[in-house]
Amino acid sequence: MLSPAQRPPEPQPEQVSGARLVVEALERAGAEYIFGYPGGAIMPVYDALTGSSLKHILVRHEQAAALAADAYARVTGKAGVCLATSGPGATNLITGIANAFMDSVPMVAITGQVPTTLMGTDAFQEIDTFGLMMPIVKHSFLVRDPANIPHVFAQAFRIATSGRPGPVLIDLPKNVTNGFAPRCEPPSPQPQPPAFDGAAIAAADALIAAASKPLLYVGGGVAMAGAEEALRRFVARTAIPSVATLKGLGSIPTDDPTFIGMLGMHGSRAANIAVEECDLLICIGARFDDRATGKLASFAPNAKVIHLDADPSEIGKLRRAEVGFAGDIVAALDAFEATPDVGGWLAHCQGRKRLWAPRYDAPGQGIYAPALLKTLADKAGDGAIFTCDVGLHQMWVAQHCRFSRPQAHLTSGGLGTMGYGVPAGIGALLAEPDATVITVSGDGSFMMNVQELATLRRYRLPLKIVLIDNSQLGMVRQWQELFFEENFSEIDLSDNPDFSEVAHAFGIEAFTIDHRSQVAGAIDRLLGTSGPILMHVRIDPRENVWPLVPPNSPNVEMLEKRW
Ligand SMILES: Cc1ncc(C[n+]2csc(CCOP(=O)(O)OP(=O)(O)O)c2C)c(N)n1
Repeated sequence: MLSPAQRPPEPQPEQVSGARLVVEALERAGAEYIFGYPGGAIMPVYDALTGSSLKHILVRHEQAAALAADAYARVTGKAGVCLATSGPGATNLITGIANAFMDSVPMVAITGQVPTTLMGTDAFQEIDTFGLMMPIVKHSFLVRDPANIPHVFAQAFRIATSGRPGPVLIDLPKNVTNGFAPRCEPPSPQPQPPAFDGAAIAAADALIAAASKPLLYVGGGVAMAGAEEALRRFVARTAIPSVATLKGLGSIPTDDPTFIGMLGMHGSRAANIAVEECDLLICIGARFDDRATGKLASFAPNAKVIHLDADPSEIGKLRRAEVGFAGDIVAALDAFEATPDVGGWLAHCQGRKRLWAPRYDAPGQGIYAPALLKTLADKAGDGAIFTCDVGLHQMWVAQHCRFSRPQAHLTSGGLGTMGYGVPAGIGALLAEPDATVITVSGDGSFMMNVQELATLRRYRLPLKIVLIDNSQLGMVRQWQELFFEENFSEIDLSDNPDFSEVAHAFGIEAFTIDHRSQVAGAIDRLLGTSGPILMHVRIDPRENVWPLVPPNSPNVEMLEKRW
């Protein structure tokens, strides 16, 4: 046996740059697209990207990188990846990261940072990204040693996608990406056995069996957990009627006979009344958000609650649950066995849905946006994906379009981010290149990320944009009309540019309509065009969204105007 001194030297593992390790870690994590924008502190990573299998999408504003990554993640279920430089690049990502945080979307956000030796000196483009992002990420890493990169990236993807999904930040100082370390492959994590509580299942089953008016309250967590098939199996077994939040739309197809509608501030009367009347509320992947519950004390006043969620901290946070499950929603739904007799209750809810169905025969010759959107959704068919901005148009889409899967409706629910629509359309088209992807935007929202028309053009992404133009910040105007005594303060956008001309300037086909008789032909043109296209729709500036529950009111106190 040789003594240590006599042994030949161990072969040195191959040293590669930190930037190279970043690219390899992303490839290993299965990332396909990266949405980003280069700059000084992240340049080593951009250098290493050349020749990799990763496809980088150069957006025109970092906010759009994060929002496109968010939509890509919602459609694929994989973590979206965005990349920016330090300082202003990082701060421009913040809105998109916060958006993903609020809607529990898996994301890995990578930022450049000044070298560790300069950190804390107010160096050029230095900002405390780690500190700034702290409240809006699930976890953050500041990497100080290139050798840690493989492990950090593996952990980041695992954290972003497991449990309650969310964004994870990786801040990369420039000397770390420029530094060298050996290659290493982190061990793949052992899958966690699903948390499953047999006693809670039995207790929930007993509540379901005893209920005469049970109701499912479906949130965005169902889709995030990939639980829509399990939910549909449960509904097929029990015929329990359901209502959905804005983000829960599509988990049960909106055309399903057991689906009663969206609940909440702009929900349907039938859905809000069903919540009022139910004796058991089975909340799945929802968080009792105030936009859904209205005045919380009056929400589902007669109901016991069963709450299923991936995140234990949601159970009992705002509403006490008789039975709560934190963990595997699919396993829990499949374990329920009770089949209560709900025929009469379901028929009652369906009757209400018919009675209060929206009408589309608005008087006049101007374009009635709800009617246009309903026709559009019917013609586009089940495979279409809608992305929205924020405002009246967003609520009209939720109310009047049909969704047969949750990925078909991408909206900024928790944060309410104007400017989400077009970047989300980009992310959705890259996730499902064969889908018909339609962005519905407002004239205020559209301007917030209008520069992304250039991205559409560059990558020839056939996004179909429907711009509902009321020359106003419509949703703010409606609130001023109803709750601020018609003091219309700073909502006038009548000096908007000519949107068709704007699109043309970006090299994108566009046209304008303003009369009801043009709608059918315009939709056919929109859907029949193979490249990106903008349909600019002028509507009456006074059109509001109904119903509306005034803030802090119970959901049954809906305001509504009918003709
Ligand atoms: C970034 C951002 N700024 C401000 C708001 C507040 N806000 C909510 S809706 C709205 C008006 C939206 O106007 P527009 O996009 O034209 O849509 P409309 O309501 O007219 O359909 C505003 C300003 C917001 N949600 N997001």
